[in-house]
Amino acid sequence: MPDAYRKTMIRQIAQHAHSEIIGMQPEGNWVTRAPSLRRKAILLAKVQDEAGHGLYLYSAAETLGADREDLTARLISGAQKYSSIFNYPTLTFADVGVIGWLVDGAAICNQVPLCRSSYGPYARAMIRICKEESFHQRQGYELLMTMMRGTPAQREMVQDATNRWWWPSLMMFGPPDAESPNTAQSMRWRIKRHTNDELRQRFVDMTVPQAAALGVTLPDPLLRWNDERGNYDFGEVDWAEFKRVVAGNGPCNAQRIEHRRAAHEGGAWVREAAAVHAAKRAARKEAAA
Ligand code: FAQ
Repeated sequence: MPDAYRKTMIRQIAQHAHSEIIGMQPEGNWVTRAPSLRRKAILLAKVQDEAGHGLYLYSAAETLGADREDLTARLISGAQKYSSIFNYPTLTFADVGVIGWLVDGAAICNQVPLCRSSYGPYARAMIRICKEESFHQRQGYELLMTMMRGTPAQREMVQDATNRWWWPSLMMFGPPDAESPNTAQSMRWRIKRHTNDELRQRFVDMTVPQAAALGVTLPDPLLRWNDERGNYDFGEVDWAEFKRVVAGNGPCNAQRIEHRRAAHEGGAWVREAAAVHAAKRAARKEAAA
């Protein structure tokens, strides 16, 4: 395996794993305040699925020689990235629905082609992740449909959450192709099967009819069907904001990393105990053999 391929693969898989783990925080914020037992059970299950996705992905990175402890240290020190989307706050329960609809929707759009990615352990992890994320997307949409059938205040919450999450969701696909340093090589290696702009367009085309069925307006006055192209035209993403958030200066970057650091330190005794237990079992097995 060429060293540059291995490096790129570790970078992408690690960023993806970190995104899943940090991505537990915005929704986790609502676990204790979910409006019913049913909604709480659904939300807990979704957040646990995200932990599972992180674990499959860290395992895939380990097959390339990466060290799990080292990856976590790089996340906490800021040496490795995670998706910009998880640096925005979740202000109301409608955000939980909109994250399912738009954020999981964008994640699926980006990740279904990765099921055919050239690195087998990553591609195979992605198959299961995509199945679970499709379920997450539907639970989000179902929650929003319920709220849209509710009171005017609930409908307003859905519209407000849509306004806040739409543009950050488009940023999830990465910088425009002309400014994406990794796309050309990753396409040649068949790590990526489509460019950032192609997938962003696919997501917009897929989401516009869903917004109409829901009865919300997407916050883009330039959004309209283009008959010639056979796609929706849409406005320019605020790339200055994207760069700010990726550089660590989004609304919640510091809080997310601090929370992850505290959880990692707080869990040190569990890791130590598990390692001692595993060593004891191995010694007992050896003595019995
Ligand atoms: N945020 O040259 P490109 C989820 C970085 S999982 C932060 O275009 P590439 C599930 C990029 O890494 C969401 N950084 O890079 C969930 C690169 O960094 P470098 C995560 C970004 O790799 C749902 C630099 O900018 N998904 O949502 C972002 O070819 C709900 C230049 O960019 C994945 O990771 C960004 N948005 O394409 C969980 C999918 N965009 O070189 C909880 C796998 C770009 O400085 C709740 N990854 N960067 O280290 C990919 O498909 C690709 O890595 C892209 C970026 C498309 C993200």
